[in-house]
Amino acid sequence: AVLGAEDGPGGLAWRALSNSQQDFIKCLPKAEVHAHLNGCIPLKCLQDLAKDYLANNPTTAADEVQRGLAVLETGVVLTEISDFFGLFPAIYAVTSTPTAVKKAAHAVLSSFLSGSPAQCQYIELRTTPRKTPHMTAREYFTTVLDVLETFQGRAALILSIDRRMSIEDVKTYVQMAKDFKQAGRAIVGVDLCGDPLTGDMKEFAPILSSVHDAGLKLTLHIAETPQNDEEDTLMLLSARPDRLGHATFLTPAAQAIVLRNQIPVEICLTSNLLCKTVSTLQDHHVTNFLSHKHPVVICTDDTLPFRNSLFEEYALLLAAPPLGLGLSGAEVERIAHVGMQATFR
Ligand code: 6MZ
Repeated sequence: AVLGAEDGPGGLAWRALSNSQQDFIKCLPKAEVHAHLNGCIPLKCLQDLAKDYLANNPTTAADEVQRGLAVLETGVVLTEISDFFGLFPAIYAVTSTPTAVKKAAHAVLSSFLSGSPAQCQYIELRTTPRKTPHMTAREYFTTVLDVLETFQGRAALILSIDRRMSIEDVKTYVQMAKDFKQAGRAIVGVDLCGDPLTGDMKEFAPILSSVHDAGLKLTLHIAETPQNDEEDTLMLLSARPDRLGHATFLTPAAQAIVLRNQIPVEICLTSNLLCKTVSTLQDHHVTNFLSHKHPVVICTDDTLPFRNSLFEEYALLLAAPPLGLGLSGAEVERIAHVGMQATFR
């Protein structure tokens, strides 16, 4: 599968559905709870931001931005998940001012919440605080919150901690999340994301766990690659997460904890297929969780590189095999309902 192709797995499944099946998915009340802001900027918005950037920065990093944009426009085949993180420097270059962040945040939230019917009724958008030459990390996060709060109760923010951060930064940003929560802003949780093969989770886990004291929830990207060993996974589970992202390669011991504690799992079908952590839809770990009647939430992850939508992710559940999993309408409706119950509101 080609990253950025119009005919991703979800697109093919969507087109295999009848009109009434498509209407059924469109009208189903849904929550999106695993979407990264800078991974979900609509392509048109990114192109506009790149134009502004190149007009103001004709020399600095212009080549890198142009190359990155070209990759995102035409699509690329990832060999492995670590290639994926190389897409972000170009995106970050063009979202480095408060004005650009405001535009990007508004476009992302509109892409999920506008339209009739909208892709979802409610979104928990996540983003990593980031300082640039033009703003502090706090300014970045405040800018996103200001935009998000104009969507009045239909959107909430999750602060992402990147596994590549220094421990000092992890402490600073976890405290920032607590401060915003205390101030009554629309933040509901903290996430751990970033290159799954970086960071020492022994050091991260206690700091992440402390968000509960401030009334925040915790979600963690966990066991996203086969290289994430059991020690890493069990350390993260010790932080008492309220949801998990991916959970693709749980060992039997880790899976037993997840099942026993009924920790909802955020499932990103297209993302896993295109990043090649799962080889076919039929092999996807969602089928294992469903067979245990374990709560899952269907999500998009990064709609910019993956060119997917929440409608298409649900089409992957409903369409007949091999394009989809061939679940019944009643089962798909139940999954959407469980997703609405698993939010951090
Ligand atoms: C882990 C991911 C990810 O935070 O700048 N991100 N982390 N696994 C994934 N699976 C494919 N997809 C995205 O959004 C971009 C950041 O989200 C994380 C990466 O750290 C990326 O830099 P924000 O808004």
